[in-house]
Amino acid sequence: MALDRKNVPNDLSAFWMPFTANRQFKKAPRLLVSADRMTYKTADGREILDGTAGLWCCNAGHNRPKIVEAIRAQAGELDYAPAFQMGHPKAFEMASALRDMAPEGMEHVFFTNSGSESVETALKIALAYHRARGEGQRTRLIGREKGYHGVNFGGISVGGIVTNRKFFGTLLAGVDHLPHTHLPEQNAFTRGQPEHGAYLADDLERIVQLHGPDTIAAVIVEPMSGSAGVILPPKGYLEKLREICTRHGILLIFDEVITGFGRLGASFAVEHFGVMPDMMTTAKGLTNGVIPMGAVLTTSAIHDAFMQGPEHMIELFHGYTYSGNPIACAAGLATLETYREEGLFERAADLAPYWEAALHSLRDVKNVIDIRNMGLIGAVELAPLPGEPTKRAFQAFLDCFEKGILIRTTGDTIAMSPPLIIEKTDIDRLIGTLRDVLEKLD
Ligand code: PXG
Repeated sequence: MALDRKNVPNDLSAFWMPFTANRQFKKAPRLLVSADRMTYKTADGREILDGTAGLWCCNAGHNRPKIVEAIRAQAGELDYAPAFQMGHPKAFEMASALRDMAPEGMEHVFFTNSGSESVETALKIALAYHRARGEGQRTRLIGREKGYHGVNFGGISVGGIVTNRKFFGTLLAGVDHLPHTHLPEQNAFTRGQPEHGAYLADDLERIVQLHGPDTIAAVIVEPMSGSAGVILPPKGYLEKLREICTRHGILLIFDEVITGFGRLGASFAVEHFGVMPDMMTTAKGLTNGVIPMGAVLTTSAIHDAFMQGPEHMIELFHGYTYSGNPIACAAGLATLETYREEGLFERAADLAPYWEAALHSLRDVKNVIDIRNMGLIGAVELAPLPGEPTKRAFQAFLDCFEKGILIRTTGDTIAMSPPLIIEKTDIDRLIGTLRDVLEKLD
């Protein structure tokens, strides 16, 4: 197809791209110029099947009419309203709609603009909550190895991905990490939740006893780690974390930025696993990835602890210029409606067995050392090239893109998380293409 010149920029130098090998990219740019449902189009007119829902966020697929129309209409009606000491109807509607979709007991919603900001917000609420209740000595935060909680300072402090931490100084003080739950020797090629590893939650008890229970504010984990390469919680693990936190008055925060909005075949991981945290962080699928927005959900117990003192006083000294932005709220409302009307979470649950079987059909492929899956999420882990970690998977990503499918890689793991509107024929193409690519790789 002829090159669409208007879509090809003539200078790539100014834009310092996030989490990208800038020099490699700019030598051979991969530019997406339009998208519809399951398909991206590139600047040179090729169609690419979206195997990742953008960056795990376009759960309803692309160019969804209801969302597009809501954004257009909102921009013409109320473009912006001050977020502090003022309000607008859609923010309240959006908070109610999210509460109604969330697990029972999550009663209040604090808006942010990204997953990273949701994490910072939840950590700050945890600290301020204890202080409001006269337990201001609870300042310690506990995360987990391999955890990803965005890229701001709180998030990388509790996070456990080495490269996201080591370049950035000493981070927050008073943070400990639980061990990760990736146990390939025992759990490789498990379908769904692995059997082994619930005992790893006991390390929380050790950390608690080391510092004293009354020094610890919160534990934050992804109920299922996405960025580290789809690491599932072993059976019984989340239940144990919950039990230990409850016993010691520690808040449990589930970071549902990836697992929220149908990814696991339920509205949230909380529903899927049946374990209830005290706070949930969300973003991404909240607006189908179309407009930046995040939200923290809390129980009434947390919210109500702040609602004391003189009524004219601000209760929580925290918020963003764009908290509850009108256009984001309009996009969010239309997104939640789209999920509901099209039954997309149930659809994901229905497709999950087909997805699982397709993924695990790659078990016999060269260099594949593990496959992990749950809901509509999956990972294929490759043996690293000797002395050149990440290179083999990145080559697979490049080759897949050439062959018309979009996957993600993290380390030597290939991760896929397609829009929940995916058809079985798309799954066949995605997995078939990946098989072809992997079989030809060194
Ligand atoms: N928490 C979790 C669990 C996440 O997965 C964030 C927080 C941060 O969200 P923002 O909106 O600030 O990016 C995330 C984001 C990948 C990938 O391919 C994962 C994320 C973002 C981009 C790429 O693994 N997760």
